[in-house]
Amino acid sequence: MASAQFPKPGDHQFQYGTAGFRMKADLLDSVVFRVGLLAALRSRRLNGSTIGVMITASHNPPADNGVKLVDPMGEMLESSWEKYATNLTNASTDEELVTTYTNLVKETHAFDVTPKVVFARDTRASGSRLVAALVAGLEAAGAEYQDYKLLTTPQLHYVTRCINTKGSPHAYGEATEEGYYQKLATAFKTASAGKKFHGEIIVDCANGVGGPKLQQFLKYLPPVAEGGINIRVVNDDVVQPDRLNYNCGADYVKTNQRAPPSSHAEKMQRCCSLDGDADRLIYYFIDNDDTFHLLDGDRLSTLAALFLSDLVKSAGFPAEKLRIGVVQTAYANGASTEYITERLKLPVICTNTGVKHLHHEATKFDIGVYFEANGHGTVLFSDVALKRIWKHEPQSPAQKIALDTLQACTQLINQTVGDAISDMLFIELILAHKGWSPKEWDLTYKDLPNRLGRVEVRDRNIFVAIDAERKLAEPMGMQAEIDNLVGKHKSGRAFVRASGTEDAVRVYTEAATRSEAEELLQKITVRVREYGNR
Ligand code: G16
Repeated sequence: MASAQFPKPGDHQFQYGTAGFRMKADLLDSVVFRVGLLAALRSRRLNGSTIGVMITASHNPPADNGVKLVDPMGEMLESSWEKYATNLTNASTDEELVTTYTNLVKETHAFDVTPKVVFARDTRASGSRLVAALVAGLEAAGAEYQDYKLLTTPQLHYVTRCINTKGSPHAYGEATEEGYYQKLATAFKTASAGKKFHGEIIVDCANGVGGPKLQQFLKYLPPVAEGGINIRVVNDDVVQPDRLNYNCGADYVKTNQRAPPSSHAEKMQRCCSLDGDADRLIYYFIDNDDTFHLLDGDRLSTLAALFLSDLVKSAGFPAEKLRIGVVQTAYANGASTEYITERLKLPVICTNTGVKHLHHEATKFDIGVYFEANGHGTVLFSDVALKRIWKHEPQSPAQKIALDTLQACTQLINQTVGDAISDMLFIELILAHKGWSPKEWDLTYKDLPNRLGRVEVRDRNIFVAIDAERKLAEPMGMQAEIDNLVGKHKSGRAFVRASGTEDAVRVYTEAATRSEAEELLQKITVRVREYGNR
C-alpha cells in the first residue's frame, strides 16, 4: 500500500490551521501524502475541476514547511472541507486511512471522474522531498497532475484559476508563469502610462521564492532609462536555505518594527519587504531624523480604498453602483479603522485572522478591499462590478482616463489571493498617480502605537478567542484580567489569540504612547505565560 511509505509519526495530532498544515518539515511526509489524496477527492467532488496544492511555510523559519489546498477559482479550500483534511491526516494506521478515505468518498458524493491537480513549492530544502510524498498520494488516488516546480503562492493560485476558467467568459489568463508576468506587466504599463515614478524602490524578498520570481518579472517591464519603475531587489539568496526569512522579510519588519539589518537604505528611501512565499507586503522608510516609519497592511488597505474611491467617482460612477467596503481583523490599528469610516466614509467589517475569512467577507461588496495588518491581502471586484466597469461609457476625456486606469487595475490586482508582487505594483502605481512619497502616504493618519508579542506556552489551544478574536472565552477569568489592564491605559486595546501557523500565542496591544503599549504587552504576556503553563 502506497501510504505505508509515509507512516503517520507517533501520536502527533494534525490540524488544518490558519493557512493549511504547517510545522517542522520532518513531521509532514504523511500529511502531504494524504493531502494528495484529499486534493484528488476535492477535484472529484467538483466534477474534475483542477485543484491546487502549495507546499510552503511562508513566513515560518527554514526548518518548517507546510501544505495548503487551493480551490478552483484560486480561493483557499472551502472551510467545510478542513475537517476532512484533519480527519485524513490523523488516521493512525493504513487500514484506518483506507476506511476514512472510503467513507469520505461517500460522504462528499465524489463523482467518478479523473481528478486533476496542479502543485508548486517554495524554495525550502524540504520542498522536493515533500513533493515526492504528494505525487505518491496523487498517484494512489489516480489523479492527473502537473508540477509547476518553484512558484510564489499567489502564482499557484493564479494558475489554478486560469486553468479552471479557460475558454469561459471569466477566463483569467494564460495558465503559465509567463502568462502571469505578461498579464500584470501589460496592466501595469497601461495604468501607469504618462506617470512618473519617484526614485528607486528597494524590495527585500526575504531570501524566498519571491526573489527569483521578481527578478524574472522585471524583464517584462519597461527599462528604467525609458521611464520604467526602478526596482532594486535585495535579500534574494535562495541558494543558502538558512537565510530564508532570517532577519528580513515582511514578518520580521512588521513584528520588530524595524528595517532588516541588511537593508542599507538611505534616509527617506522607499522600501518594502515580501515574505517567504511572496503573499505579504510591508512598506517602510527611515526619515531624516532616523525614525522608522512602518506602512503595514492597514496602510495598503487605506491607500487602496482612497485611490479606488476617487477613481470610481472620477470615472463617473454613482456611489451606489460600485459599493466599496474594507475588511480588517482585530490587528488593524484603531486609527486606520477610524480613517476609513470617518474620512473615507466607507464601511468596515472585522473578521477572524486568516485571509480565507477576509476574502469571504470582501466578496459581499462590489469592490472589497481586504488586508491583514501583516500585509496579506488584495482587492476583489465582483462580477457585477467588473461588468459595470468594462461596459461603462465615459462622458468626458477625464472620465475616460479614470476609467482606463480602473479597468487596468482589475487586471493588475491578483484577485485570487493576496499577492505581494501584484500589490507592490498597485501601490507603486497609486503613489505615482498621486505624486506621493511614502511620507505623504504616512501623513494620511497617525497610527496608535502598538506592539505584537509571541509567547510560547505548554498548550496554546487553551486560549479560545471569540468576537472576531477580540476577546477570550477561555481560559475562564483571563478576559476580565485583560480588560482590567487595558482600562488603565489611554486609548488602550489588547487581545490574545492562539496562532494558527506557529506553536505560540499572539498578544497585540495598542495605547496612546509606545511605552504604554509596551507596558501593556509585558503585563499581558506574564498573564499568558501563567495561564498557558498551568
Ligand atoms: C498566514 C495566513 C495569514 C495569517 C498569518 C498568521 O500567513 O495566511 O492570513 O495572518 O498566517 O496567522 P497566525 O497568527 O494564525 O499564525 P502566511 O503569510 O504565513 O501564509
